[in-house]
Amino acid sequence: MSDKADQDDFHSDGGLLLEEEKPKLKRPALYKVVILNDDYTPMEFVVEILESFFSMNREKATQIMLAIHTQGKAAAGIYPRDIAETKSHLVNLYAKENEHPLLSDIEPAEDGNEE
Ligand code: TYC
Repeated sequence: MSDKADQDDFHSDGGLLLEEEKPKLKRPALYKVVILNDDYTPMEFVVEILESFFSMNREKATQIMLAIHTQGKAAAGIYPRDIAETKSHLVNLYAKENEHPLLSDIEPAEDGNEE
């Protein structure tokens, strides 16, 4: 087998002219799960949500709960859209099941790692 034949085989694409594929591994858009303040949900319940749904330790959960309480809302975590939607939905469902008015929602995160 000649070198030329090898080369021809190597470059053969069965007649289709294939474009070079761009490496297109875009990072997924990120969304914050935002927890909203209300006047009725017990602080302890919010802390427990932050611990169980967002894997925070007690200290961090208390800090975020107080940020929500004093500022009206705060981000509990940042995730790709489908995970953020699911977490927000599960939090709202859990609050409802426990007859608390607590609500969460998702918001697009700023470009970059955090705002
Ligand atoms: N504001 C509530 C209270 O005083 C506490 C609270 C904190 C409620 C955070 C909701 O997401 C929340 N009991």
